[in-house]
Amino acid sequence: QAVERALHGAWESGRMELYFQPIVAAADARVVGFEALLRMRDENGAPISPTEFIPAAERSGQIHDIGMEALVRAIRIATDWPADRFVSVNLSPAQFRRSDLVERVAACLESTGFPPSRLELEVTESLLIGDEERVTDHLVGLKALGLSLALDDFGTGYSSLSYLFRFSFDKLKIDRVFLEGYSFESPKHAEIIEIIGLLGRKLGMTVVAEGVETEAQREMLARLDCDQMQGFLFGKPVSAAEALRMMVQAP
Ligand code: G
Ligand code: G
Ligand code: MN
Ligand code: NA
Repeated sequence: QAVERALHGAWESGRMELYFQPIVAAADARVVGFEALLRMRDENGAPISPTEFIPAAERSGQIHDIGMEALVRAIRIATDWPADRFVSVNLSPAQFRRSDLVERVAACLESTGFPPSRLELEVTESLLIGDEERVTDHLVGLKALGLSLALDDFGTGYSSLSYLFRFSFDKLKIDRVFLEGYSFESPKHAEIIEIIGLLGRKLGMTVVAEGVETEAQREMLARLDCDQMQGFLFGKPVSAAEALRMMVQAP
């Protein structure tokens, strides 16, 4: 209840804003794009975690407007970036329940003139549970707009791998649980990540490792040949101004 109330007017009052976490090329650690991540504070200025306010917004239906506002704002911010950097925006499974999702995303691209090739949308694999026809239709419709689709948090859902038959994603983001607790003494992590990476590549997807925090993890991933990496080792989510500064300093 309190969270739902805090969501009202959160953008307008500046209590809701987007942060940006760098995604780097595995080969040379160059920043190739950023993932936009929502941040919110309550009326007293105290931070509320997205793991709290996103489920609340999903329950109340506010997620549709919040999600579209996040998309428009992320695109406007990315308009100021060098043309070879992408922006990645998360879509909630709840947003797929509305029949006008694709139209709204299309309108957003149209009104901003942003090249769809620089936009990536992330969805979690739980989206595909139940295999609703509408979900696949939306995915096909989004793809037809010319943007990229990323399968987020890969490996953590309860869905089976069979959903990979149903839709071709452009990118696979290996969930950070597979890196947690990695050390040279635990080859199991590397073996699981290697197999997921091979699977993604076989299916023509760009493979991204999430949650890279240590040099040891980075070295292991470099040997495994993943395409991109994301995690605190390369950068935490930062403000739009800070993200722009990163790109200007290291073009
Ligand atoms: O940024 P952080 O790790 O705290 O995010 C926690 C969760 O909230 C993650 O699962 C992330 O995907 C989700 N999240 C962050 N920003 C957005 C957003 O704009 N839309 C949706 N649907 N989820 C988001
Ligand atoms: O579910 P999704 O992958 O969108 O979640 C992104 C979330 O992961 C963000 O909230 C971000 O803060 C968090 N995150 C990003 N990199 C790292 C990392 O290296 N370690 C940890 N623990 N969390 C991370
Ligand atoms: Mn994500
Ligand atoms: Na993820």
